Amino acid sequence: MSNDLQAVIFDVDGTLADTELHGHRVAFNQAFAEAGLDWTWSPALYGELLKVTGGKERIRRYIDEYVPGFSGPADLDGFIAGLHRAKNGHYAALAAAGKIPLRPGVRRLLDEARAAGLRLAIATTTSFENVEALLTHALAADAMNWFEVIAAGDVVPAKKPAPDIYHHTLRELGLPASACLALEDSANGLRSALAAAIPTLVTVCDYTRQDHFGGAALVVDQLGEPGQPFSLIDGEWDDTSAAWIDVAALRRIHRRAAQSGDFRQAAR
Ligand code: XBP
Ligand code: MG
Repeated sequence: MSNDLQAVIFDVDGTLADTELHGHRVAFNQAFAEAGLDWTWSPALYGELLKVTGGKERIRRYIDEYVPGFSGPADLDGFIAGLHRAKNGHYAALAAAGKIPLRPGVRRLLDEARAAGLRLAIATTTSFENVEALLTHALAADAMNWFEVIAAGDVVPAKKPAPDIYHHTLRELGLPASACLALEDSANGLRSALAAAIPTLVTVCDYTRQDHFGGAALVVDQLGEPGQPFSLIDGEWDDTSAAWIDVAALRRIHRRAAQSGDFRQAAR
């Protein structure tokens, strides 16, 4: 088994940017209002609904749990798909307006990883269009080309926490799980990566701080930047003077996780 890190696979929502609170949630509410629905997803309610991955699946769960006796149209699937499409339109507008900035350290680490020749990929529950809206506005006009593989949304039948999206990404990269490191922000994302046997670094966000991250290679609050150091939340970290996660740190985190094998046990 190769222990050398060859590719980094990024989750999007919550990992590259805090997309949920100020992006998807706001856009869902705009779509609901536009459709004449009196549904409002508060920040707290949205935190509950995030247990369900996938926007369409989330709307369905909301209807099932919070709108008893909802007498929607006969074609409920079509109705949900329409709402979701409208939501994505609003999401793209929010991204274009610069309302969804990248998280600290993301641009820096991507620049460093590209300079170091690491291969980059994305494995996300959200759609390709949403990834494009976010990356081209928050990162760079050509940012979609920075990633060799962009595995998104409905390209696989089962969303995270199922491993399908990571299996798909590994197949496209042509790499074994042991040559990759995943970056995730949530328990669902971590479970998905671990179930594909990929060592995983977790950067929590406000919605996921209380999640359970057993099996993670390391859990930190953010990637860190010069002048904005990260804090260790869980896991062994030998360089207490390091203020941010750089490529050398990624390699060390990956090597240690691959050697310890804890992540494979957690995946079982
Ligand atoms: C993200 C999600 C997504 C987004 C919305 O999970 O669960 O559903 O909230 O995206 P992860 P869509 O970060 O683990 O990939 O509305 O496009 O599904
Ligand atoms: Mg996420």
